[in-house]
Amino acid sequence: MPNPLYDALFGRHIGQNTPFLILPDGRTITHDQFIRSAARYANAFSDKGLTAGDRVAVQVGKSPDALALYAACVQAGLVFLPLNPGYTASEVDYFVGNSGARLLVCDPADVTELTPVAAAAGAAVETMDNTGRGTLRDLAATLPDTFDTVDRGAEDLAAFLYTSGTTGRSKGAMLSQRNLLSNAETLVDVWQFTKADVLLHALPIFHTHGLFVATNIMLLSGGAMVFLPKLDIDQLIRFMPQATALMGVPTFYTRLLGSDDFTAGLTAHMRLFISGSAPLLAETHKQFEERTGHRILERYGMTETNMNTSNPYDGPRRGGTVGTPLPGVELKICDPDTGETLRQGEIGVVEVRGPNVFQGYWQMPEKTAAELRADGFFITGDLGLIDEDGYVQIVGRGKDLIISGGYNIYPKEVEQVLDDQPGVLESAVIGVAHGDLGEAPVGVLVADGSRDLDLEALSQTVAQSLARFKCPRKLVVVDALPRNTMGKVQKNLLRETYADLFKG
Ligand code: MCA
Ligand code: AMP
Repeated sequence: MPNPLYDALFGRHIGQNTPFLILPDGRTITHDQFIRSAARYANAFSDKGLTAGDRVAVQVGKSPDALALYAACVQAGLVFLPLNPGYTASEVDYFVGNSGARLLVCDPADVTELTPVAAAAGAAVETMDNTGRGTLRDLAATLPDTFDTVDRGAEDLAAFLYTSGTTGRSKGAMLSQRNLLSNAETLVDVWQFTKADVLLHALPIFHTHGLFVATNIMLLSGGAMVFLPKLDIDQLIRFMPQATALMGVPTFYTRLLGSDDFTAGLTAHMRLFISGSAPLLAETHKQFEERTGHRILERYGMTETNMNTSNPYDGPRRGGTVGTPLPGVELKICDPDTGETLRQGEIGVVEVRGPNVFQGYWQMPEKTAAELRADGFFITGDLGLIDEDGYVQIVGRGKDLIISGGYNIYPKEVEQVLDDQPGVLESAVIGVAHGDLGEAPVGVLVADGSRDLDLEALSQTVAQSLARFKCPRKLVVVDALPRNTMGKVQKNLLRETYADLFKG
């Protein structure tokens, strides 16, 4: 039966004993082994009563089995909903409830805390640890390693990825089979990936970058991945001789440059270094070329759109730019107030349209309508311009967003938690330049005078409700927040005041 995403990424590898995942312990998982393992999980989902269109929330560590759950969902026609293992129970509560997930797969260490969370939302629970062991694998092991692929169309949903908003809670971006497949096909083509490629994969697999950009491309091209649990510079250097390409957020590149073992000789055979998810400093681009002779290829994307633009594979790769729109993607720069298209060189909001653009936010028609125009253009909230050579430059963000080491932090969400703490009158959370993470969150607090603020205790309390990466790296107390005549907090002034907080 047809299932375009399954057929293109997974089904075509049945019977192929070619390497797919090369693991740090020296083991290799072939394409065929991976597809068979995924089919067992698809049988397990079916055994649990899940049917086409049901959501499966997965909050587990990175492992080949975790990746097989993605393949299993596609094969069984289920909507894959990956979650950062760093999310707290209250964050998971929201995602499971909002998505109406029928199943939550979590780490065995979290099962006691998450069982009531899942039960409240009517979801079943299965476990998987970061080696793949758990109740789900125990069940899958008793089931066949083939599965009758569920019929799906290109417009059917394949995944939900949650992305926060400047107001309110996270929104589930609905991604169809066509969204994912069209983007993967384009990227394989423009970045010239083939089955001869070996990608160094050290990104998490619960976001667009590590899951769709990296993994879908390698599945489509038939190449292999050195599958590392997380970024570890020594391991990256150790495995580089086996690889042909690396994809990472800018922190990958600044950390590599920080190692004396990262040399031109080590990279001489490498075909491609790709960066995205956050701005790569032109300075990093330059230093990387000076050290290795390679020009990093920077591209630009979003959860809602997958990839929109890329620097060229052949042709000038310009530091400080994100290249030109990908084939099939239309991009324009618009006046934020009127939506009118601006002229070349003028700064405005980036809008994009194409087969990559998502289907809307799950059960949030108003939010969808506010960001996705009726004519199909998506309002990204990024500020940019198109230069005289047609290259796009992202110059800022119209949305109040901090990107720390490639993870998005929406200040509003952190401010709400800080404001709820006893002794806090109000707060403003800002992104401050950070040598390693690009930006890091800082909380500026105003006390209500009812008590002395114990910043250490406050940090610990905040960490109970928010994933660690969202927690302010520093808290400072001020008498009052700067406000304009309209009463709006002037975050630009706060950013200037604390610009050097992480320097030195
Ligand atoms: C970990 N921590 C962080 C971050 N990562 N804090 C702030 N920002 C971060 N990015 C915290 C942990 O909670 C922990 O806190 C402490 O730092 C050390 O954790 P560890 O895991 O050792 O950190 P790390 O290994 O040094 O990780 C940094 C990292 C990682 C390598 C930059 O965050 C990473 O792989 N980022 C990639 C994110 C990504 O894939 N983004 C793509 C989104 P504590 O000690 O307090 O417990 S997709 C996207 O944006 C679009 C579509 C696109 O264009 O790609
Ligand atoms: P997310 O929705 O988590 O996937 O984050 C998407 C956001 O990351 C975009 O809206 C941009 O603000 C930012 N982003 C991604 N790639 C780049 C890049 N190459 N340069 C600057 N910002 C980027």
